[in-house]
Amino acid sequence: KWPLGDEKVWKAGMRTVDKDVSDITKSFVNHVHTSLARQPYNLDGLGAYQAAALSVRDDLLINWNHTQNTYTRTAPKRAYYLSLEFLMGRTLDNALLNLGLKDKFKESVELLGFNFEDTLEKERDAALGNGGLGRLAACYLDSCASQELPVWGYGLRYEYGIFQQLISSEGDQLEAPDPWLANQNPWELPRIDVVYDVRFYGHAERLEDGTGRALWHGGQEVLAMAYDVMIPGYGTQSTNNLRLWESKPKRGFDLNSFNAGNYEGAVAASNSAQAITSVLYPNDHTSFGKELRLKQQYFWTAASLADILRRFKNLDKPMRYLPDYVAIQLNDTHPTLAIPELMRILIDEEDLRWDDAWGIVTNVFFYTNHTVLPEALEKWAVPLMEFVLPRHMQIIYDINLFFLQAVERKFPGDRDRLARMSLIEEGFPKQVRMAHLACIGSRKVNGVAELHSELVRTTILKDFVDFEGISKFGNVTNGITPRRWLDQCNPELSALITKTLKLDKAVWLKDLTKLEGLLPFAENKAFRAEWAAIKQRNKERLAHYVQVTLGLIIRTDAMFDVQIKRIHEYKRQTLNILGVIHRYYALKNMTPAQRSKINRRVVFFAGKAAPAYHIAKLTIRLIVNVARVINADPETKEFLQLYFLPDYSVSLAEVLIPASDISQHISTAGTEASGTSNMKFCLNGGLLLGTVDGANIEIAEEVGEDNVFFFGHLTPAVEDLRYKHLYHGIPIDQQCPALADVLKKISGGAFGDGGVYEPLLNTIRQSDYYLITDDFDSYIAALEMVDEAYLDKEEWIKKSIRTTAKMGKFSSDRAINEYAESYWNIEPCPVPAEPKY
Ligand code: Z57
Repeated sequence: KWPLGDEKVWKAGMRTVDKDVSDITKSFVNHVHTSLARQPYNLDGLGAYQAAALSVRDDLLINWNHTQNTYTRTAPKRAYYLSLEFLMGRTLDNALLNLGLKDKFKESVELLGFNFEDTLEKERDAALGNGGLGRLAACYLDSCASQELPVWGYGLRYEYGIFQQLISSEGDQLEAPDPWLANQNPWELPRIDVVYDVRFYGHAERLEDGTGRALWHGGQEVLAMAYDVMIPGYGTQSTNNLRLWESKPKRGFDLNSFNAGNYEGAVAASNSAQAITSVLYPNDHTSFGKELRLKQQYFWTAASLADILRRFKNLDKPMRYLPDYVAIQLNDTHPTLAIPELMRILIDEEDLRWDDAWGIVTNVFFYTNHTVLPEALEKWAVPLMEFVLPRHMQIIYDINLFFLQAVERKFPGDRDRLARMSLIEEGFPKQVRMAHLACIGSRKVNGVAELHSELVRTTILKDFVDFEGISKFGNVTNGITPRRWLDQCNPELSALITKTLKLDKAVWLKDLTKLEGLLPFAENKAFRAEWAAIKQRNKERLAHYVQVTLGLIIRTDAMFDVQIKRIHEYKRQTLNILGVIHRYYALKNMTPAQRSKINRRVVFFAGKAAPAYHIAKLTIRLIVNVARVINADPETKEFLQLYFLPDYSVSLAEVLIPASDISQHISTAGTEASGTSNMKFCLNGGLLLGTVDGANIEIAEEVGEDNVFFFGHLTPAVEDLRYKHLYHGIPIDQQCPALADVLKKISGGAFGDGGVYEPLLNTIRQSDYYLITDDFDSYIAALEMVDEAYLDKEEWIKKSIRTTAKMGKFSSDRAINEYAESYWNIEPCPVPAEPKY
């Protein structure tokens, strides 16, 4: 039944999605005059971007509304992706692609006197993430909407995203804030009516009435307010939602203390509420144990669960049906507090008995592990948890008691096992092991590539496999969205593929295995020439970008060799820069005649270091200073150039990746869970130089080992090698003379004051945990093989084509379908062409 007024009047007033260039220009001009209150004669590029974005936003909202209405009406089982990070990058170009309006928008923006590409570039990245984990979440949202799956994301609306990276004249990383909302954000919709209270601190009193319930009261209460971000699917009306929470004081500020004259106190309380969502923590792969971070995690999980449960309750079903309507994916252990929080709600507020509540919880949650590095496994100090979340700490102790009793029944008397598996690690202070809690509280657990999932089963969660059975522990190899990571970032290659496959681009972009149709064209000389010409133009596009932004002139008649990712010892940017230095001296020792036969190389690095990670920052400093020396050396600069591009971002990746001939993914075997940029490079016809690690292995399985360059020790050898470094250390000059020479050059001052690099060099000379010494020689040999292969141009292009052709598996559509079918048990919920009410 129509609720308000005359149905015909409502329907006549309904706006539809823009279709023609004239609709678009009309909408654009309207936004210039009304939303922006500006005149055509002084509209600048930023204004043009804003007007375009506001027009597209209107289109997205129509589809968004329609989609949400469909979900409400048909009440399918839904999945929720809880992630503390969503590294979205820019939205306008992606929204236009997914809406199918890109060409018409381009035409209309240009009719109005603006260059389309320049307009897109005015947008700031939404950088609410650190790296791979956050970008994976963004790719997955794109795939969910494109597959018409009823999936929402839940995260935090940080006021400041990942810091901006500046490089000082000495080569040090400096951090500046990222005020990404300063120009207003057209892609979000504030929901002033979607608000929840969230409590911290206070007291939890168990009720002695035999129900197991407790009362939690007192402490601090803050407000969570929702902002909705529209997530359009490619080639479908389905437009999903990413709901981000902002923290606010419950009442402007505390009027009582304000009236009593305590102005500072009143304002401080309000600031402390706002502080919760003010900034993204910039640490990747380290658990910091800070109170504010714990508050972020609880604030976000509590608000998200309250919202999910409110939606479920609208269905009027008993709580025990929750797992039939709701699946919640935990992206790493960051949202693990959702497990005790749901227990708290079910027991304290919904009056369920413990066993019934635990039965529901363990059928709702799913946990993805993204790393086996010990320093990244989250642990929270028990005293901190007791202080901030007293009721949750009680519940965690209760979960642990029942759990360990069950372990004891299965393995009687095995006290070591109980200590290993406990949710609480003994020590000063005791700590809660979040991965253990996430594991026992979930229906299923998965890793992100075959090797990694096997390591999860055999190392960090081995005891849990013994106890719960292997079938709970699976693998979903990561994926990337081919919309952003091929069609948008490499439009020329996309057009060539469409022309060659003789398929509508919407077909192969949604079934990426269709790329296999390119294989026969590797033998076609004319096709190879087109393929190579596109790579060349992408190199020129990158060189142009570097010239405009950094004022540097890069030669494009060289191999482009790229390593772009967070700076971390396990990713071994050190190995790469030591290899560059080795090459530099090899070149210097050659005669001009020898040099002229050498493969020219331009080496690019980009990536941020966590602000407190000194070794990583020193690695940046070394790269920058080596670049300064090499690029200025007249003897060698024709053959070797080196650049550290500051402030790596999604948008910068979109320019770098299509320009790469070879990219480096050279983590110590067993340390990189998957990697996802490896997939992006290969999809764009860049070859891979890497270790036998993470998804590199599966890429090689697909494209064939003769199309990748592998080197280094394998995972099973790593433990023994580390042991040897610790207890039978051989001096580097004996184990690896070539490396010893390079280290001597650095400490001797060839790249500025040698002394500053000592802490970095000592990590290699001392325990060498990441096995630089062990892998150096085979790394140098692999680089030589790359050079040799590149000199055979035609053969190289064939490899490049074959690589792209075999990347179908790595579409995030495939990954998301695995989650939907084998984990969440959800189905597509298509949106009908005409809205229904
Ligand atoms: C992060 O970006 C990843 C793992 C973590 O534990 C944290 Br914290 C942040 C990355 C892995 O290092 C990559 O190998 C993986 O591809 C990515 O997560 C997505 O799964």
